[in-house]
Amino acid sequence: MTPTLTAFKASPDRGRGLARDMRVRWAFEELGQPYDVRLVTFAEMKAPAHLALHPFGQIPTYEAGELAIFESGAIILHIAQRHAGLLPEEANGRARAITWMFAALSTMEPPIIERETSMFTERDKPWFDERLPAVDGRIRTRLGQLSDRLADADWLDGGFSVGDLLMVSVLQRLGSSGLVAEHPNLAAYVARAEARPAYRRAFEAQYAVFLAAQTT
Ligand code: GTB
Repeated sequence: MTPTLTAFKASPDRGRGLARDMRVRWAFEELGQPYDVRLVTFAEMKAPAHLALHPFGQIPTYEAGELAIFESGAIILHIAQRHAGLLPEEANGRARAITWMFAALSTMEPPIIERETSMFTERDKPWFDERLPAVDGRIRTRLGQLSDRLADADWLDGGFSVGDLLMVSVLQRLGSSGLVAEHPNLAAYVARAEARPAYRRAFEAQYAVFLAAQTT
């Protein structure tokens, strides 16, 4: 049975691959697994049918048979556990890869989202110019620590894993801030991941949705 993922019908990121369906698409592509996509509008995301799938009225969701789940990390962990390719077979390596998933989502991502939210919603506030350096400072601390750990390795723990997939997805959210570029090894890490054929396929698929939305 081919699983179904939900994604924005018209993503506010204008095809840059920053919405969280992108990381799930990427995982499917890495695993060589087919998937269907159901596109939803903002109004549909807040309607009862979608809220039954996702209590917070967001994308992405995942449906396969009787299973419906949400949260990009949980979806990716689920599919990585079902299909070989993104989690090491060996138990300790698998635990470490899952650790990097959590590190990406619960240690790296929160200050990055704080910055993104501030840029979207607080730019007009009189205290914005004072707040941003503080937020950037928190991000810089984490980027420095991550850079030290990665050092000159290609990936965080041996071969490319679901931990790298999520970590890169999170780092990408810093976009044009220049913060990742302060660490050449992290910039190279992101570029290495984005050069993967599976990433390119996922990116093209979400970009096609953006292009289609321009013509309708
Ligand atoms: N923790 C959840 C997960 O990882 O799945 C977070 C899901 C989430 O934030 N989904 C967002 C959503 O549905 C889309 S990805 N938002 C609609 C809503 O809450 O009403 C976040 C996102 C949105 C837009 C951009 N952008 O324009 O660049 C980037 C990322």
